[in-house]
Amino acid sequence: RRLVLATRNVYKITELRAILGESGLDVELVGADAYPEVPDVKETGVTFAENALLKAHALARATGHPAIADDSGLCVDVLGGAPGIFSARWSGGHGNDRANLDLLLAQLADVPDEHRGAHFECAAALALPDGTERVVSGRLTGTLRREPVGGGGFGYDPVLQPHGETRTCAELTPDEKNAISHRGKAFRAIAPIVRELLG
Ligand code: ITT
Ligand code: NA
Repeated sequence: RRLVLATRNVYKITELRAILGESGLDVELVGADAYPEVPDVKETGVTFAENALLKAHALARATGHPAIADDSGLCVDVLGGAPGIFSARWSGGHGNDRANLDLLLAQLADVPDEHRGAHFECAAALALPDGTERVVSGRLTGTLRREPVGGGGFGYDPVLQPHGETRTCAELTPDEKNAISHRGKAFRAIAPIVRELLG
């Protein structure tokens, strides 16, 4: 049976394939790119969970297959949780990771090390064509570096150093990142729910 990944972010697709693959789901994971006729959803929610559900429902309804979606972002303590749900468009247009990261570092230039706490958050949503829905979330806490370090991952990975780590997320191997990440936690938590509902 088919489970559609309601995302067009290739980095998320790669991470989700690894995380859900290891959780032993007996499903065929198909990226949203297999359905180019389905329009992108407007993320009008005010929480990660609302936006993840919007994306999952839209794809489940349009394709007739169960769909899972990820809405995620970086929440910075001294910015009151921003960029949060605006992480992908913090510097203007959607999805310019480097510009978003540069703007964030500029905004935090005067913030001392002891006040550079932040976390990644991920909401994992499952929607069935009949409207059934589930959503769970995961979090990775850490501190923000002053300069980007590392070539792995995507988005804000080069600046977030997880608690207990000396490396940034962009210096971790893909398996190391998935083992501790917001996305790993959220999708490992939703995997048994998918298994139960798709039985
Ligand atoms: P879809 O909506 O198609 O899934 P998107 O890239 O637009 O793809 P989001 O709206 O959820 O996804 O935006 C997530 C942003 O949050 C992303 O652009 C990154 O900047 C940041 N982000 C999310 N997860 C991250 C991670 O694991 N590492 C670094 N940055 C991350
Ligand atoms: Na979003």
